[in-house]
Amino acid sequence: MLSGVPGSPYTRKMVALLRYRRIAYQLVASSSGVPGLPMARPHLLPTFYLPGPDGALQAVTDSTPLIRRFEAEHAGRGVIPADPALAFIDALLEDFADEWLTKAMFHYRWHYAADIDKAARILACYLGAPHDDESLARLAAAVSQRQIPRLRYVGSNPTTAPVIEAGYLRVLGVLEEHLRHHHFLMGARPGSSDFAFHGQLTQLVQFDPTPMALAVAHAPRVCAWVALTEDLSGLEVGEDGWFDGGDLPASLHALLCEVGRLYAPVLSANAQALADGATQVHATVDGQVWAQQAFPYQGKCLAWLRRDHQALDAQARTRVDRILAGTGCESLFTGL
Ligand SMILES: N[C@@H](CCC(=O)N[C@@H](CS)C(=O)NCC(=O)O)C(=O)O
Repeated sequence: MLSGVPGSPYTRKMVALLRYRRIAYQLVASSSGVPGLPMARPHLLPTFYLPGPDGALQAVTDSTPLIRRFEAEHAGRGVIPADPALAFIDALLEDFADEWLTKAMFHYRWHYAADIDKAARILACYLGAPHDDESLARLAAAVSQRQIPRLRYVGSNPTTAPVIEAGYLRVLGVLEEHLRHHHFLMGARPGSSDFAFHGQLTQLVQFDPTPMALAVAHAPRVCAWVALTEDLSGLEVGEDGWFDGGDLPASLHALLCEVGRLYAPVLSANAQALADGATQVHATVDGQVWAQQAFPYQGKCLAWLRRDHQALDAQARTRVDRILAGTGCESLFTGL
């Protein structure tokens, strides 16, 4: 069982994953957990309720480790590529979607008036009981008043807005090019990164009017892919559906270049700020100034990626380093 709402990109990531993996689930539409079951601390969407060591249900969050847990607990239709080098690239792209693309998602939702208006009114309707117009208007105001100040957590501010928006358009362009030739980021079958992109893009290309209009104008294949990836329960996949890690398409290299351009400098500067005990992160992203408050969770993301890079055997690590060479991502894993 899990609880979450359609406006939560990570809920959409996980529901699409469960459907593809044919793992039976019950989704409770709620942003405040399930009555009678424990609350997650911190409370995040989605929250899964899974048996702990004593068999009692525990509240568990964080989609990335949950995907790995389900991989160990449910056989077949896995989303972690068999080749460890490709699995590492998949994890890096998953992290980029979860942690960078969400900046674009949250920025567009709470920056422009048309997007704020739509999100406030519709997200308010997700909050349970039916409401009359007056209480819905009150709730909508409360939702936007809660969310708009949280733009600072993702680093959306007047300095970074142009970088986020230019980055979103380029990422759309690269995905569109990839989908000219391929079904998924990881080949003929989806990897964990496909579900991470899907989750964020359900909001960007299907809900919030400003980024949706950009996607409709520039990336029709991406729009269709997001809709199709919602329910892949009927897709039959073969063991050999993954890309050859030694021969990745140019479009995947281009996507990794966006990770290196947009995300790697923020991850490095954030880790440095955390190590220095600084509250502010300053970086240069895409040749422009980036300033945001330090984010401890992304410090952990980088530590996990570095741990996974270290854990690769020498041969796989050499192949990963060859793939990342020239993308800007290699700086995250060198000189440690
Ligand atoms: N790293 C987590 C992130 C989950 C997350 O940030 N969820 C958002 C909603 S999409 C959330 O719950 N934010 C706190 C809130 O809304 O109170 C994951 O991958 O599941």
